[in-house]
Amino acid sequence: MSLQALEPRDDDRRPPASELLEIVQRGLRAQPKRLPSWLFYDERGSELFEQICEQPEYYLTRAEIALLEAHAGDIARTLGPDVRLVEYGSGNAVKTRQLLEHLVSPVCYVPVEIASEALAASVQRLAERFPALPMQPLHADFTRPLRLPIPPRAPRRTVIYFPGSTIGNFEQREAIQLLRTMRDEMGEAGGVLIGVDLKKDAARIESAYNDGAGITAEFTLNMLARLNRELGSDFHLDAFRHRAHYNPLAGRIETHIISTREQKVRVGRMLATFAEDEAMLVEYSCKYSPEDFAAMAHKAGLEVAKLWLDPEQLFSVQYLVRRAG
Ligand code: AVI
Repeated sequence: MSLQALEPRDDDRRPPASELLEIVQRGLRAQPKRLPSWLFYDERGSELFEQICEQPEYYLTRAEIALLEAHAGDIARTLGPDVRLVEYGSGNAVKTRQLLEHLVSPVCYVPVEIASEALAASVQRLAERFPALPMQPLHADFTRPLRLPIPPRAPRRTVIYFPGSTIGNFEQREAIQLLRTMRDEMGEAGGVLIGVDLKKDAARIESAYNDGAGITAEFTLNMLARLNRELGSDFHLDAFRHRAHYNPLAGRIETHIISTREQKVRVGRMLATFAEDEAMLVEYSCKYSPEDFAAMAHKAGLEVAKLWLDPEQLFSVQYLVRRAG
């Protein structure tokens, strides 16, 4: 395959500095303060996230890989031959490889990713393993409507692959909206193959977001380092700390950045004031029971055609299709 074929198509976005400044200032003005979790993923943040996935406490990645080891054959049979596989996020190459190894005559692989370096790296890795598979990387924000590249031949169905339980980082309303966008994108005969972390013992979930080596804490605070670099703000990283707490009623990890003292931070022309112990929300990681998730899919016009669990029953992969009627 020529390198040119691997060049990502650019579908714009990655907010310009002025837009980023506005988003951050708006979040700092909100009561309580709140910043969006996609701000985690600069180059360093993406590296730290990969390290999180290897921490003994972070069971999600290992469970999803174990699930694919056990069920990839059955998943591939369910999807059928001649699939166009569209992955939201360029993700973890191991999972995609496990799936592609089992698919029968896939038409093409379309990773959709906003971080261009991550997109290029994952495509390069997969192209080495699957030299005959057409790759059509798309540099875009998958939460917005996409312009998918024209496939090299007619697929029998388009399957949107969304592993990792990234759907958990969206609040209910946004998650339903995203599932609806997927439904539009996949067409009549298509489907959504999605990784969903399950509700379980609160201590087990909480420890996944509070690893002993402190990698998750570093990942969280890296958001402030990113803002200092890209916006020239003056967050003192040693005056903030990471806190991740499981809220059992809402069924989600709530990650906050806590100000350890009273302080002022300059962000552009704005001077943001933090009280001692003030918490700024930076991420939700929602956990679902199979029933919760089926109800949410239903609201998006989808239904669960099949559900697989890992051997320890910690994590699920679900295949969603258009809801009849
Ligand atoms: C990407 N996403 C599914 C991760 C999660 O588990 O919510 C992000 C993460 N945040 C802290 N640790 C991992």
